Amino acid sequence: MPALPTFDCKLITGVVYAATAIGLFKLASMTYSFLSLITSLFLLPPVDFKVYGAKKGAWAVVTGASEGIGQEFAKQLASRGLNIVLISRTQSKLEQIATDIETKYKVQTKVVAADCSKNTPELYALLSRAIEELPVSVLINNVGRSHEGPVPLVETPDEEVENILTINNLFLVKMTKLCIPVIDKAIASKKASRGLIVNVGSFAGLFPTPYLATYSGSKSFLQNFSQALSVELKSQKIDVELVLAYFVTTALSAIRRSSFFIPTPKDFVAATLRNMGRRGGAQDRFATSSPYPSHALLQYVAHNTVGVYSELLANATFKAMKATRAKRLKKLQRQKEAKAE
Ligand SMILES: NC(=O)c1ccc[n+]([C@@H]2O[C@H](COP(=O)([O-])OP(=O)(O)OC[C@H]3O[C@@H](n4cnc5c(N)ncnc54)[C@H](OP(=O)(O)O)[C@@H]3O)[C@@H](O)[C@H]2O)c1
Ligand SMILES: *[C@@H]1O[C@H](CO)[C@@H](O)[C@H](O)[C@H]1NC(C)=O
Ligand SMILES: CC(=O)N[C@H]1CO[C@H](CO)[C@@H](O)[C@@H]1O
Repeated sequence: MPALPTFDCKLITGVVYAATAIGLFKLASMTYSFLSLITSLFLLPPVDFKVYGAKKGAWAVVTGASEGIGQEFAKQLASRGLNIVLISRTQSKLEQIATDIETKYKVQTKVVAADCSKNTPELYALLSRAIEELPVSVLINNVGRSHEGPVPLVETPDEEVENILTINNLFLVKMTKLCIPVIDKAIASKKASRGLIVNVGSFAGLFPTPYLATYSGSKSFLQNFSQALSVELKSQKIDVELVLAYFVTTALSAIRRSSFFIPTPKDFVAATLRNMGRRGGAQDRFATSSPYPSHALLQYVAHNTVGVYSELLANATFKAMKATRAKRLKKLQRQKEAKAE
């Protein structure tokens, strides 16, 4: 039997060693990031909002504050001792929540009824007037719009596409721009030692989501916008954080029952504030947090296996979206028939 040429043996041994080394390195880095995930979400004490001016008379601005995740941000920041500016379209809902907050948490509130989908100078003038004299140290860019349901791009109404991009991107950028000098002033006047800008992102920006393509793209915009801005504002003592959520039980997701992977807004925001500034499940990206434990696990596993931006995952998401769309169309058809009777 002819012996294998020695150089082949050396080559094979070399490849095996290299593969083992890469494997061990990968294993070690995965173990390290998993331990960091656990530490950041469970072992470290809750973040203290004193640095952001809690109980020192500083204010937090929350957009989309009348429902869902935004309403919880308003309440839970108030419970930490921040005064709150609440923004959404509906004055009556805002006033109700503001009254509840003032009674329960003994902080001040201000409400601004405004439609964030109207990209007009009047809108930004109104918002600017409302906040410029307040020591604002925290901005929660929460307002967001998604599609009415999963839909192919060509069938998406223009109004829907424009609203999603205006609210989720253009408004968020301009609102942020407007708030930075106000936050600077609050820090200069010692109402807070640091400022905080939170952008509410979504797993739709992490996994390309067919049939919600415009929403998916609008949320992935926030990834690099938030990271770039976080570096830009570091020396100004303003922290910028993209917060990633998978499903949460709100009107936007149209999911009513909470489960292991789908928290209520209350539980989601509690985890978010507790872990503010810590990466959680977003170990692979700075200025980003995936703060809810089961979401963090999902992201960690996706990142370390198929990859969050992979075609495989996009294919799987497409299948789920097709099923959701079919169910929704059937339901709409039934409603139409019921009306006709
Ligand atoms: N729910 C989820 O599963 C999920 C998952 C990932 C990310 N997110 C993100 O979380 C954020 C909050 O979503 P949510 O689920 O809490 O939504 P939601 O329950 O539908 O609440 C949306 C809030 O925004 C306000 N709003 C809507 N359109 C507005 C407009 N044109 N101008 C001003 N205010 C407006 C609404 O109040 P009015 O009707 O009074 O204006 C309401 O207070 C969004 O950025 C969303 O993309 C949600
Ligand atoms: C995704 O689906 C398409 C069409 O069904 C297929 O051609 C492609 O190979 C799939 N990709 C992966 C990575 O599964
Ligand atoms: C275009 C681009 O630079 N995208 C980056 C945005 O941020 C994510 C997460 O940190 C990167 O993976 C992308 O490459």
